[in-house]
Amino acid sequence: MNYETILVETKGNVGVITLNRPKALNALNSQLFKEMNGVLDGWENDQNIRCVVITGSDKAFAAGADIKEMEPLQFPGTYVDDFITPWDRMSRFRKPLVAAVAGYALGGGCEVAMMCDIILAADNAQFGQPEIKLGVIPGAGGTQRLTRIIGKAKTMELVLTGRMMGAEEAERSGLVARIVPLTDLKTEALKVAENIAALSLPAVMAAKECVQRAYETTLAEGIRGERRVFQSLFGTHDQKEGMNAFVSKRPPSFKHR
Ligand code: DAK
Repeated sequence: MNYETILVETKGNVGVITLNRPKALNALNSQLFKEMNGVLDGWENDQNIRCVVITGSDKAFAAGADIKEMEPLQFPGTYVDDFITPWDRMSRFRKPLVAAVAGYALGGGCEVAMMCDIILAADNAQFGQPEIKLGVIPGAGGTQRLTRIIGKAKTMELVLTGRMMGAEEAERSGLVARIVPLTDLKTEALKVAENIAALSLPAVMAAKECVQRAYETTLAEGIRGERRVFQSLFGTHDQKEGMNAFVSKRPPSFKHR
């Protein structure tokens, strides 16, 4: 299938979406979300896809929401059409999402990266929430996710001044899992995704669900929830297989059931 704003590939059990609006530094517009959400809907129900990589170009992961598309918007339209809704699809995707970020990840671009589960950053990555310079504020979770991930002190500075943060600062702050040289970024992201895709899908999905819950509930509730999910995995084929393979000193053969 041909897309206007993204490139889509599958590599084994990994899906790869490359944001592809090079003339606009991958600015995120409605068409892009429509196309990306359609792909994610398909992959959500595809047993063969067990992890997804989202990436951009060497210069930009995404330089934010498309300012040219947003400029004429009025409040009644954004409210009635619920401007946020299509952005939300990614954060409801149940399989792991790996963001491979090179260059600019600004505004909505930074927010999209934060909707992913693991961010790998190239050494040239620049993260920021510059919306304040446009007379608005982050609108797709930036004030909330960034605060939970890197804390109030740095979030306030980034959101109130709009300054960018380089890869090293982002790693120090806990926003990115790892920095890799730009030339290795896509290979490394694929390696991470392939490792995850080789594991038991129910266990991987359960792990993602439980870590996500840590952001949304109390410690006691989170631990109770984790225990139930842990116990439920003893109902899977893959738990028997994984443990038997260990005991028998052989590699496991997961059925993802
Ligand atoms: N939107 C549209 N076009 C963009 C763009 C953007 N965000 N960023 C760059 N471009 C376009 C430029 O207009 C230029 O196009 P032409 O002029 O050639 O036609 C082309 O990409 C190359 O950009 P530059 O010439 O500016 O390139 P430089 O290397 O000089 O500068 C830059 C790179 C990233 C520093 C600069 O382009 C820049 O500052 N871009 C804007 C960054 C920004 O402010 N991002 C935040 C956007 S606001 C919401 C949810 C989310 C959001 C809003 C609402 N709801 C659901 C309610 C999110 C908002 C945002 O993300």
